[in-house]
Amino acid sequence: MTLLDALRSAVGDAHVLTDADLRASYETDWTGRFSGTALAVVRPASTAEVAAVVRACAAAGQALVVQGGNTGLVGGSVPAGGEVVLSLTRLTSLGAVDVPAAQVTVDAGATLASVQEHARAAGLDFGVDLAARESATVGGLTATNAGGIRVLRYGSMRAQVMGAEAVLADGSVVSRLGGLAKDNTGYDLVSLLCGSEGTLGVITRLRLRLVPRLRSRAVALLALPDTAAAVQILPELRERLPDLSAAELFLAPGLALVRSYAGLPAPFPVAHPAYLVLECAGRADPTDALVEAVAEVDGLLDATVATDAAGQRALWAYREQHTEAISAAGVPVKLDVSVPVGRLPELVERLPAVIEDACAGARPVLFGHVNEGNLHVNVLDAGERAEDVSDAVLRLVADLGGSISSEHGVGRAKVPWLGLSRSGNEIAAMRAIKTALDPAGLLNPGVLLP
Ligand code: FAD
Ligand code: 2HG
Ligand code: ZN
Repeated sequence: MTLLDALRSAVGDAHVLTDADLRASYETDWTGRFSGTALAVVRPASTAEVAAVVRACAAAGQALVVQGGNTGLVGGSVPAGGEVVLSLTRLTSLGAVDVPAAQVTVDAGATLASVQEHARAAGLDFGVDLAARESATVGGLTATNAGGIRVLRYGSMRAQVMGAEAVLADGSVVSRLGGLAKDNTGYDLVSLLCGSEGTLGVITRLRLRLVPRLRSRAVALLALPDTAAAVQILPELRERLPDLSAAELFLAPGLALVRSYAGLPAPFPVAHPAYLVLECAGRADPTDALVEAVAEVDGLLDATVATDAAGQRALWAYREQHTEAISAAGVPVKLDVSVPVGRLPELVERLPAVIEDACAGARPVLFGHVNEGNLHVNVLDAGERAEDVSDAVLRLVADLGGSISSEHGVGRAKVPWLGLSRSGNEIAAMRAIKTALDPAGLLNPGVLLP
């Protein structure tokens, strides 16, 4: 039996895509920067089918690339050339919400939006949110340890994952879905899968922590003189606003790009250098507390607060439309870095000159999650100098004591720079783990590890 025959017998003929047209959308990443030809795209519908696919590939020595919603921004979900793409998007079941435990077991291919809706229908909510919610899967979110706009309140994806089931590189299944709040019985394999970027196992199901559903929301947009002002006022806002759920930064060039892309009106009568979106969510209406806190903050240039859902969506759009607006303007150099939060203003200040030095005329668009010192550095018009721009930015970040990947992961995009954030001994330890679990290197070769 050939490998393709074995794959067809594992998942059915209709779910092994070999035709170039059918494979195409699985072969290019969301940014358009990374693409490669797949031997085939295989679409299993259960853990048993995933295991059968992995076993067939292992027997043939065939490399695999694991793919969820393909919204990743570092090229980790698409083939480099010749791999089988293992798509999880048919694994979409949602188990009954366990209200007493505030947990739910779901398939890894379920989208973030479907899990959010499912939790909300049971009077609870899910702690991670991000703009790719309609396509990103919970398996992908776990594999990248995704962050998003509510990390300030609930932490990253790792903090939501209570258990997981995964198929390892030899096709064996490990399952830890009991959802025990306390369980100290050795190495935490579930946590190891968080942020493993498809290199250690194929996540097939997840036991997720849920959070209270907070129906009352208030959103404010603050205009500020610079990033330093945003960093300076945040501790006071956190202190005064126990319901604070998000604090998101963007700057004048990003706002101009978003407005022209989405046709949005100006938020204020005049343009300002920097903007901060704040969201509070609570059981009681947080509007008064937010208005009072904003009124007492020093150094604001302007501010507006939205209490109704439409007004809140309108304010969020300025921040959430950045990624799409940037991609509509070209294929960007997409970097996602973090520095100690006190050094964020210095990073924002120094970046334009560093980028201009690496590539004259390149256009930086900077925005991010200010509470975590996480800056999204997108650079348009870098052309042939993309690698030079990445190198210059990531070296500056390392000099400031930061990380070359704050939330998107390493993928294929950041592999050459992993040594700026991880020591040789750490990389050796990671490689030892990889080799122990996937000795033939069949899962996502070329992703994460040099
Ligand atoms: P994919 O893109 O398919 O895969 C991503 C990685 O995970 C790959 O390495 C892949 O091999 C691996 N993988 C996927 N599924 C599995 C699985 N079941 N088992 C093992 N490995 C798997 N990210 C943030 O962190 N914060 C944000 O705020 C944010 N906002 C975004 C906004 C937009 C508009 C877009 C397009 C992306 C955004 N992202 C953000 C990035 C992206 O949505 C996340 O990285 C997300 O976690 C990817 O999920 P996915 O299902 O699309 O995974
Ligand atoms: C966000 O915070 C995402 O909106 C995407 O992490 C960032 O497009 C980007 O660079
Ligand atoms: Zn982000």
